[in-house]
Parts: sequence; structure tokens; C-alpha cells
Amino acid sequence: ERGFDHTAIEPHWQEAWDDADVFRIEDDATDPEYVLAMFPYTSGSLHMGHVRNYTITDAFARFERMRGEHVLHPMGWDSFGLPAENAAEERDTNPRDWTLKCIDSMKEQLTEMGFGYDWEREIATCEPDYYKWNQWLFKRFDDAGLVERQGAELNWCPSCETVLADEQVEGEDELCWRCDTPIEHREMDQWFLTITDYAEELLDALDGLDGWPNNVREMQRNWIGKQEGASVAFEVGDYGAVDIFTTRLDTIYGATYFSLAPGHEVAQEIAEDNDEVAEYIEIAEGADEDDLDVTSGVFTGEYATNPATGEEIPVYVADYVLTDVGTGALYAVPAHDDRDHEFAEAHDIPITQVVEPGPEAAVDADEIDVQEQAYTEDGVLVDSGEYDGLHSEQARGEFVEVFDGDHRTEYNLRDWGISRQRYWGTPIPMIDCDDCGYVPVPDEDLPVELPEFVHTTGNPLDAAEEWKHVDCPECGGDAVRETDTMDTFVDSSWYFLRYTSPDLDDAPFDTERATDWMPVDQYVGGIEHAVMHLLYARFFTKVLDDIDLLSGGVREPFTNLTNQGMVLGADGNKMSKSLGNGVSPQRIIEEYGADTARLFIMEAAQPEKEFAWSAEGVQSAHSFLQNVYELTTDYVAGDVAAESGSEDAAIAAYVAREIDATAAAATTEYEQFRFNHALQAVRELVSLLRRYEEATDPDTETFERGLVTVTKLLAPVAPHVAEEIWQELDNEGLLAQADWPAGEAPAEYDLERRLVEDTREDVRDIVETVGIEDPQRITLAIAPAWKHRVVDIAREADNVVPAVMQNQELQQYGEAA
Ligand code: ANZ
Ligand code: ZN
Repeated sequence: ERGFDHTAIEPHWQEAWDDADVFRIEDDATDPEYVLAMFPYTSGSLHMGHVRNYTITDAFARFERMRGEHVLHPMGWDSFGLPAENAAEERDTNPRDWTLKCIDSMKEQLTEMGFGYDWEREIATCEPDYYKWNQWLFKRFDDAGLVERQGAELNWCPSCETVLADEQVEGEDELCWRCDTPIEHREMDQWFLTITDYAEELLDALDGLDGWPNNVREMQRNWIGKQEGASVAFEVGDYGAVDIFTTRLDTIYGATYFSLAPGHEVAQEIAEDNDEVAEYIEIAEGADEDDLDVTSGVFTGEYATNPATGEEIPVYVADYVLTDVGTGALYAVPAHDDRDHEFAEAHDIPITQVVEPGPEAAVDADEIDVQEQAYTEDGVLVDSGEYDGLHSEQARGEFVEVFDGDHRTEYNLRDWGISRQRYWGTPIPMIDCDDCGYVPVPDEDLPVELPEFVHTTGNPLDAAEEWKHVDCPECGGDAVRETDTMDTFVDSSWYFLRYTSPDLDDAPFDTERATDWMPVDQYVGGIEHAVMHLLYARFFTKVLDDIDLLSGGVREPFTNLTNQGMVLGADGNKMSKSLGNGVSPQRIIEEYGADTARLFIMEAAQPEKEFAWSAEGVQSAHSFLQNVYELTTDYVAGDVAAESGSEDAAIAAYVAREIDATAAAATTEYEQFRFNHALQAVRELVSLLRRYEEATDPDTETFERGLVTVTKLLAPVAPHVAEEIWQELDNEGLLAQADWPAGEAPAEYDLERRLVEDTREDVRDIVETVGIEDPQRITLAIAPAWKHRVVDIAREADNVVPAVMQNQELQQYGEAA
């Protein structure tokens, strides 16, 4: 047996790293490189998505460490949430025991993958020493005026008498998961963090986040959804002036009805004397916001005066007008808005065109029939009194003045409702007193710890009588605790700060250290967190800076962001239980070892791209590692006929240059997160060494330097076998703590250019000096590390380098690329 045995070497080196505290970062380190993976939800086992995510950060952290950086690479557990409650129900245990068991087994798996974390900094959000600070921060947000109580719609099961999470409502008919009763939608008061106060800054600062993928920034922009428009007053019956919000003030001459949200004050007033309206409002308020019917609405019998035309237009109350958007009131223009059009058709309301396509538009004015379909583009005004012929844009500008309106900016972004009617979360530190109202739990009484879990149909905290009933901190009278817990997104909005001082017991984090260590330099995680988690974390960071828990203007938490692509099953589908195409990390570790899994994943594609699992890919990664190992042991055993000062000086010099070029190339590629390119370069250097050894008696110094370089370049991705080889080569100390191979990368483009030139020279030189005539052997002379670049450049440039492009292997590479 010549190869290495992964079952022996992997645990061995994991222990060695641990003993040497390789991954520890001291508190007094200044401004370390902060490399962070989104912490896992404690589901019980790692899946391939995790493995990919954590391989990326681990490889990068190891790379930076070898380059001499102090690296902060921590890990923790996103360990609150409904699934633990469900699991506890199913397994007749409690969420805490279940969660701690999950943490144990996941931690073991992470260790088996060879991921190097500073475990001294481990955090678990379900522990009181963590969630205490959620409560404390909630209070600081409250002090800063960022906590509000607002109404919000919840799923209510009338039979269980409990609130249900969206995941607990089943099917089209919306049945309670437990008792199959149709659920109701109830408006209830909830705790909100007023993230909308930061809407403008959260939006503006996206422009500066150039280390983030554009699609994520775009998703956040859309989510924040800034709309610039105007508000204008309409007189409504005897009810006085009602403000509307519009982004299309240019269409005001075409308003044919007016509409109020069911929750609008004036709608409620009208309902007092109008049974039909009252009935409509009641039904509308019980309906699910998510599947609204645009045609649903009721005529109030009232009329509003259009300030532009002086016309009286009918006033409706309609479901599609949302109470908490804009002013909750609008004038409707069926000719130019799709929803208004649909509503007008259903209620037989006239449709009046006031905008037509201008001369520069793609369509002709007479191709448009607004009776059939709304024309929603900007254009030129018609039937708008003295303003005919104005462009929409101009009209919007003028009409604000003419109709005495105000410029008004609206956002889609809503305040963040953090109340959850569940057990397994952070208790909201509020006490409800009959006399004093809501009173915050005093800081010295934090944390408010969760009581024992009980099995019940409703929220276990509601059933915890002893826990629930307390004296009011203000008046000492009878009071009850808030029984809602916090959205788990609160936990993940600042966990990256807790890693900087995980054991601190008088503050959530050390202001000075956090300020020095933040922001996170490289953040890696799934695209599913593009909006909520990343937006909330940005919001928290800004608030914490504003209330001086951070200082020095740390206003963004994550400088660079990478969203790893999906790992698909071998059939190209998403890995899933139902498709039976999943591959368990555990099995791969057992069969091939962690290094193979890591190498395969990193070679398969760039981090952002998805790729399909492939047995051949795994096999190829495995044989490559065995191959490198064998090349080393052959050399060490003297089976490679290396000589000091070999006569083939030209080849030795060439190989020596290739070693440096590969180190330089791999360094650049690692820096840019193009791990697959780096590894491609390493593979090519290995083939070069193989061919070198086969073609001639290699020069000892050059050959050994080649092996050492390969080993170091592999260390971030396949760290165990790299340590093993390092040791075979008789090196002192751990490779994980060794220096990264020097090989300064010149400015990339110039280097590429020069290599193209050099390559041509090399081909000629080598062919002449050594007399290699076999075209296959010419590959020896092609700069291996830069092969793909050479092809790219050769294709772009007119002066295609013939020697390069004639090379078969390169041609194939070019076709595949
Ligand atoms: C008149 C108008 C004419 C509008 C027109 C649009 C087109 P978007 O669609 O994203 O630009 N609006 C205002 N308040 C609303 C509320 N509370 N609930 C639902 N819709 C509301 O959003 C802005 C438009 O949404 C506004 O511009 C308003 O309709 C509607 F040809 O006013 B518009
Ligand atoms: Zn009180």
C-alpha cells in the first residue's frame, strides 16, 4: 500500500493543530483578517451546502494565515427557532436538549472536515449568556426610540386558541397543522424595530458596498423600494381633506374614482353610518394580505373632488389599497394603472386616457387602446386641460406646485416585527402592568431566562404560570411578562460582534476591540440570506454605531460578500430527500476523506457557481492527492533519480521559473476567490514535475522546491495530506503555520502579456536545446499556471500566438473554456 490512509492521517493532524492552537486568535491582536461563514442553524447534521460554505472560508482563512495575517475565523450556532420545538414534540424531549445534541454532532462533523476555528470563541444563541444581550440590546434600541408597538396580522387558530407561524398553516385552505381547523387572520399588537428610520441610509450605502455581488445589492434596493412621488389633498364628502400618495401625479386629470384602504380613518368614519361599508371592512380585515383580490371593494356613496378637474368622483373602500402604505388613500386612474384598470372593469367605472406615447416611444399612439389595457409608461399629456403636450416628467414637476401638493418619498420597507408566539427564542424583556402599561425589565434582572419547556397546544410561555406572573418593576403591583419571544433574525444581526469578546459579561461586546476588528473582511453564505439577514445586520451595525456601542464609524458589517452556489445532485437537481439524490458528507469523509471532499468541491466551480456532484470528480480529486503523495514518497525513497546540479540546466531553469509562476498565479487566484483556477495551476505544476522526472534526471534542489511549493499551495484546501507530505519532506513544525511560498505576482495583465511572449520563446528554446520533437511533450514548455489566461489572451488579441494555439492540449482547453 503506497498511498496515504485518510482515516489515520486526518484525525492525527486535527489533533496536532488543536494542540498547537493554530487557529486561536488572541484578544490583543490588532485588526485581524476577519473571515466568517454564516453560522449554521442547528438542524442536527451538516449537508453539502454547509460543507461547501465552510470549505471556502476555511481555505481562505488558512491561506491568509500562511501569508502571515492574524486571522479571526470563528464558529457558532444559530440555535433558536421553531424546528427545535417541533423536534422536541416528535421525540418527546425538550428543545434545549435536542439543540445541544445537534450542536455536539455538528461540531464533530466540522472537526472531521478539518475546518480550523477558534473554538474558544464559540457562541450559541440559545444560551442565556448570549440571549441576555439580545434583551439588553432591545432595551438600548428602545432607549433610542427604535422600538414600537404596532398592529400586525397573525394566523390564529380558533380551536387551539393560539397564534400559528406561517409554516404551521397548511395548504390552500389554510388549516391549522394540529387540528385542521381553518385559521383566521387576526390583527394583534406586536413589538417592532423601526428599521424604516434607516431606510434612506440602508439604500444609499449600498452603492459603496463594492465588495458585494450586484444581484444582492439589487435585491436589497428592491426590498427597500424607494418611490419618489407626491401627496395631494382631495376633499371627500363632508369628511374634509384626505391626502393621497401618488408616483404618477401626471395622470391626475384621468382620475375616475377615489379609493380608501379598509383601515383608513375616513373609511372607518364612513362605516359608522354605512352598514355595507362596515361589513366590507370587517371581512377585509380578516382576509389574508398575501392573496388579495384586486377587484374587491365597495362604493361608499360618497364623492371626492378632483382638484385638477373639479369633477366629483366616487369613493370606494378597496382591499388593494393598503392601510400602511403611503397615506392609505389614492386616486385611481384606470387608463394608466393595471390594478385600477381591473377594478374599474369589475365596477363599471369609466376609463379616461390622459397620457399617450410620445414621439420617441416604441409604440404608436393609435396602437394604444386603454379601454382594453392600461398604458403604464410615461408619455405626453392629453385631455389634461392647459397641460396637454407636456411630458409626464415635466407634468409631475409642475403639478406639485399647481395642486398645492408636497414631494413625498415612500419606501416598501416595513418596520421589523420581531414578536414570535413561540417558546424557543429570546424572551422579550417587557412586563405588562395593569397600571403602568409595558415596563422594561430592569437591566440588573437580565437575562429573563426561559422557563422549563412544557408540551402544550399553544405557546408554552403562556402556560408557564409561575414564570409569567411577576411584580411590576415600577409600582410593585400584579403584572405579567411578555410571553412572545424574539424573531431569531435578532440573534444573527450582531453575532459577528459577539465573536470579538464571547465571554464578556458586562456588555454584548467590547466596543474598542469590536471597532478594531470589524468589519468582517470576507463573509460567505447562502443567497437565501440576501435580503433579511444581511439587511438586519446592516441595520444593527448602523444603530450600534449611532448609540456608541461601536465607535469610529463602523457603519457596515461586511466588506466582501460571497454567496456560494448550490451543490446539485449528480442528476443536476437540487439535492433532496424526496429525490434521493443527496450525498452525505459523512459518507464521503469515511470513504475518501475530508481532503478529497474539500478538493473536489473547490475544483468543481468558482464559489458563486452551482455544480453537480460527480463520482468521477471525487475520484479524480482522490487520485490526484494520492499522486502527489506518491510523487513525494518516491522522491524521498530515492526512486526519483534526482541529482544535485543536474546537467539539463535549461530545463531546470525553466522548471524553476514555472514553480515561481505557479506560486504567483495561485496566490492571485486565492486572493480573488478563484480557488478552482489556483488548483488547476497546482495540478499543472504537478504534471510538470512528473514529466520532468520522466524526461530526465531532475535537479534535486529544483525538484524538491517544486514539491514543497505544491504542498504549500495545496495546504488551504487539502490540509491533512499536505501536512503529511510536509512531514515526509522532513520539515520542522506544522505546515498550517508555515510561510506561504514567495512569488510576487507582478501586475496581472503585464504578467500575462509577458508570459505569452515568454511561452513562445520557451517552446522554441526547449525544443532546440533538448530536442523534444514529440508534440505532446511541448506541453512541458507551456507556462502551466497561466495556460487558461494564455488562451483567453490569444483569443482576444489579433496576433494569436501560433505556438500556443497549435498546441493540442491548449486548443482543447480553449474549447472547453
Ligand atoms: C395614481 C396613479 C396613476 C398611480 C397611475 C399609479 C399609476 P407603484 O405602483 O409601485 O409606483 N398607491 C398609493 N398608495 C397606495 C396604497 N396605500 N396601497 C396600494 N397602492 C397605493 O406605487 C405607487 C402607486 O401605488 C401610487 O401611484 C398609487 O397609485 C398606488 F397611472 O397614484 B398611483
Ligand atoms: Zn405597574
